[in-house]
Amino acid sequence: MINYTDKIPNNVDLGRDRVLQRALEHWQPAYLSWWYDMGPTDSNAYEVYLRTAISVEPDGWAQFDYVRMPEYRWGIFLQPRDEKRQVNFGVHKGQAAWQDVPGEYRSMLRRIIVTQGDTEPASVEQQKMLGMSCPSLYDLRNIFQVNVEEGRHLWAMVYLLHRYFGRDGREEAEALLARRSGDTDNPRILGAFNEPTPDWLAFYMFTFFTDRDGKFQLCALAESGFDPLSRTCRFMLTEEAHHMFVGETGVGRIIQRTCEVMKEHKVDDPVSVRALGVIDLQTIQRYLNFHYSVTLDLYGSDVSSNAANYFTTGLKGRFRETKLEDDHVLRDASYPVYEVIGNKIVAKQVPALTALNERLRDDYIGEIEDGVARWQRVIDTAGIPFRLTLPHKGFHRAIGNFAGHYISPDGEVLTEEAWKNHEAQWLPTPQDYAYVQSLMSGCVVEPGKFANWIAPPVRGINNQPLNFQYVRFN
Ligand code: BYC
Repeated sequence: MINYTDKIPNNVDLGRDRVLQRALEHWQPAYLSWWYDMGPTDSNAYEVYLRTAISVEPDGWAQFDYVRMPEYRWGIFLQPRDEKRQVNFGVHKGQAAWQDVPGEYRSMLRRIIVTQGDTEPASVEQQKMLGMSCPSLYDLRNIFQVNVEEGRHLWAMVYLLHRYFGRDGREEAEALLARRSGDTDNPRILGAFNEPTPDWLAFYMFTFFTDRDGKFQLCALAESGFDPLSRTCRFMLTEEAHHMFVGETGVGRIIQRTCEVMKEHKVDDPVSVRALGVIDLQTIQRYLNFHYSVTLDLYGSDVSSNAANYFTTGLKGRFRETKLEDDHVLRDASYPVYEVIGNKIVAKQVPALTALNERLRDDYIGEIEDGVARWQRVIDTAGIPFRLTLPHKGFHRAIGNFAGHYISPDGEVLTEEAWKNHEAQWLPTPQDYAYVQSLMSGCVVEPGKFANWIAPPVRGINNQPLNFQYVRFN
């Protein structure tokens, strides 16, 4: 169970280590001041029907109640330790999992934890303004739930930094509160976390596509030989699942509403669809193209010596590492990556160790394809002849082998000029953003009401009805 009487709720027996406890209690007000500054705008007095972790056991860790977000009990929760756990891959395979940081891997590990930690506050910053234009109380509550949990994920990484990395760890923890998404002088570390999330369609796309990168990266880190990182990530993953649910159902409900209106009014061209106050499927496809491609970049270069080192040293594994049937060392294995040669995309076998970013990206793409197929079913069920497609993985890439090339969504290698001529068909235009935002100019706050551009969900939160007061404004 988690001890909620402590100033910092935790299940790591924080009270036993006074120095660590004091260091974290010192960081806590800085965190809160960041929340007041960069958390959801004007929301501090709202009472939100939030889920809070009460135990890390799989059954019944969640408790629902009204909470003012600055009073949310952010804390430190690790999955229980398995005494028999081993390092399951790389050159240390078979050793007992490390309870302390191996000295020679300290800086590599710190860098992974900092990169992971940096994404969490970044996403809260990106979503800061969205509460001002919510489509319903249900959706408002969901974005706030996502935001407080991202805040908790930051706590998770900050705990590791403070507990295992001494002074540099404390400095990194402060820097995590100093960088800002999109800031020119002190931006967040990874590209996608500096992109704006200007509207709710972008938010749902982000939680579907980018939070799922979170899932795959956390799964790879949950395999880590450094046991505290593994145990932290395992608990974070239980929270991540809800974020992806919010994204998938959010986009699905927007598609559903558009299809209903198209059918009811027998229209299919985007201008007529927009005239009815819903988001045309072509715009949804362009948003999809954008969020998918910037998220693919988050996996890093196709061929990466960093990724090889992370694996060989036992710090970061593959997706479901222990379920894979091979030597878990990858001494002789190879893996295909793609390169642009002339005007062709060609496959090339490279040592599998160096292609681990690409492999994780491919695992991710498989899951994305399933989700997009579920959205397609909504369109098919409505009998509308429109196909949502995932663009080629080389489309609109800024990191890796495709960076600097102009690849069409179909995977054709184009000249810069030819690509730019089509850009407005493939990626959201300023007009698209302006239109989507014009639909979201105010908040829908009457219980049970939903904005015209989105269908209600199938069910409420925690078996509550759809017209439940998910947020109380004070
Ligand atoms: N943008 O060998 P390379 C989440 C840098 S999301 C900017 O290709 P590596 C969440 C790279 O740092 C999950 N820079 O990459 C979701 C390196 O820099 P240096 C977050 C980039 O190291 C939603 C250089 O390029 N967790 O949790 O193999 C809401 C060449 O590096 C980018 C993690 O990412 C980029 N996209 O792999 C909330 C896990 N990509 O050395 C939360 C931890 C690469 O030249 N991170 N670079 O200065 C990692 O495992 C690795 O850092 C990466 C990159 C997979 C990200």
